[in-house]
Amino acid sequence: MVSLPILYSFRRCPYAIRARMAIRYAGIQVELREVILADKPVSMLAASAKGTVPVLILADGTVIDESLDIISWALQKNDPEHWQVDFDDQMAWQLIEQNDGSFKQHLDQYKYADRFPEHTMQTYREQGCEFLSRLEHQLSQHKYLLGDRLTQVDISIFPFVRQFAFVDKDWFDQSAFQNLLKWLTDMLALKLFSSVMAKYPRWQADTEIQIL
Ligand SMILES: N[C@@H](CCC(=O)N[C@@H](CS)C(=O)NCC(=O)O)C(=O)O
Repeated sequence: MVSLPILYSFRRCPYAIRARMAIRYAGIQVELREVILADKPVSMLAASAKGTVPVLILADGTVIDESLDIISWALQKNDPEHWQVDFDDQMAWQLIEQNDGSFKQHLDQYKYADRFPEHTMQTYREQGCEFLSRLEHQLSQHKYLLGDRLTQVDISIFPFVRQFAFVDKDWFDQSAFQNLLKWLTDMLALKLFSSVMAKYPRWQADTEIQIL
């Protein structure tokens, strides 16, 4: 029996969502191991001591434990709709960097504002809006973030915008970010997205194999 790559994942984690989307899009089968973040499997920590998901372990033992690297790996294998972008393109890289950097920080502070009492929830939301404005500007010019077709940049950023929007969806829906709302709505409607959001039982050494 050919052993599949193993993906340690957590359903709601935005990093894991983007990795699962890329793997599924590329048509690569992996064994999905759903973890509980508060009680990570020893085998996952043995492969990647930093203890974050997603972690992908290839059949030859190679470990890829950064979601952006998992996306690149998947797209190098198969990229039927040309999602790959040239990261010499400043905009592509800057958007992802800002998303994973300051925006992710503001998102966490907005979402869990009670844990960050230095400022109000509204302040954290306003800080996050700086990035949303940038996305809105891009999307006022074309349907997707870099142009008229979807790329890995859309996939990489979407799960984070989704989280931000759903902290207070009524606010987001009536905000000035109407192109962003349309983009988010389109992304949420992708079959690819719903297909990677299926619920899997927690993985344990004796559980049945689950395939993504
Ligand atoms: N830079 C990493 C970040 C991954 C990450 O931070 N994942 C979170 C879950 S969304 C995590 O595993 N946190 C560890 C924990 O909560 O114990 C990547 O892109 O893969």
